Amino acid sequence: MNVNRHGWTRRSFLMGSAATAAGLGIFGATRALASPRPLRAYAADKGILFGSSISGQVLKDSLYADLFTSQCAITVPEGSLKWDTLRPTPYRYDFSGGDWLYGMCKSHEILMRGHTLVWEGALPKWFAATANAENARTMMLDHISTVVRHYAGKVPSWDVVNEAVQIEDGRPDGLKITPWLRMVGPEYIETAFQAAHEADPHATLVYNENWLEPEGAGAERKRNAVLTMLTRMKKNNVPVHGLGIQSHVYAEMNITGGGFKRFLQQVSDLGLSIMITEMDVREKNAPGDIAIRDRLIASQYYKYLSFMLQFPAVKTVITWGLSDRYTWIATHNPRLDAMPVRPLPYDAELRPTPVWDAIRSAFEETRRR
Ligand code: 9MR
Repeated sequence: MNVNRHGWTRRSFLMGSAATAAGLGIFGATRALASPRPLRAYAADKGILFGSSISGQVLKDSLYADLFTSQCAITVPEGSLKWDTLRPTPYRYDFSGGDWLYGMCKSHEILMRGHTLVWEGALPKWFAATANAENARTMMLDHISTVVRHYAGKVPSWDVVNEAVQIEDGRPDGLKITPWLRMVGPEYIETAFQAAHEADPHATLVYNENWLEPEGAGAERKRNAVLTMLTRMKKNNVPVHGLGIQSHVYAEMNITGGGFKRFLQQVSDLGLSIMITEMDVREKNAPGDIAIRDRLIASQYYKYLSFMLQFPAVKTVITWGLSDRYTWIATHNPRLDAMPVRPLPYDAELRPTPVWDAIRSAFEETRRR
């Protein structure tokens, strides 16, 4: 099967047309298939960077690699820059995976962001037995300094701290009780940003968080805790430059509620940039029928992106994967009926889905940055 530089095949064109004839709704496959331009170009028209996450492993799939390099202007490694990959032992750093990805991205003029320097997830097996209240701060600082210096001038932005707020943990400041919090103290967040800035004064430093969109009291408390933290950091001249909104959302959610809108305005008013860092859309209750599901998922993409792109601070849109062939949702959050999940702009056969058109429409309709 031959794939042209936009990732479309003769076969997929025919199948896409058939799907449209069957009625895929406003985000049918026709426009994607008829378009000679990749999503990165529609985003660039408006001063926006579009891309998707990547791993070295999936790039071995050459058809996928063609699609990825044609569609994306920016990427972020899904695993290569996490502690469990970079730190095989307490004393050794292994940059081979990250360097390989960086080289590949550079040769295709794709920017590579960094994810993530401080997180409780993806810690290596040796961590729990090795880290303690005496050495954890030094270990964190050594990690940040070594990794950020290694990529200084190459990686333009870092998720310095990831998912640090969890209201359910019951602390008044809303911070999640993680090994970092327990061993370094709540100031670990500000310390991490300072260290990253020292290691690369030109990098854009981002606080990355999930589940900020929902309505209701719990989400409102989470937004308030994040906002209070970011406000304090700005006041104290801590070098934080952006908020990453992961955007792992469900098709059934109302993601355009007043609380979330107010929050985005308040974050913008702090002078921070806002990045959509890990977008995908799941559906919980939709029937298996693919046309129905695609319509739901695509219209949620359209709604979400149109809403987010009203804010000029949003200049980066990254999906967590590009094709349903490789998505964490398939393994971490599969459908109960075991039908394949369809959360991304290309399906498992690398055919554009209605999501592709939804993203393009949102880019076409937004103002230029
Ligand atoms: O998609 C990633 C999955 O492959 C990894 O096993 C997992 C643990 O490293 O992390 C997943 O990515 C997460 C990201 O790093 C932070 N936000 C939530 C993402 C999905 O779980």
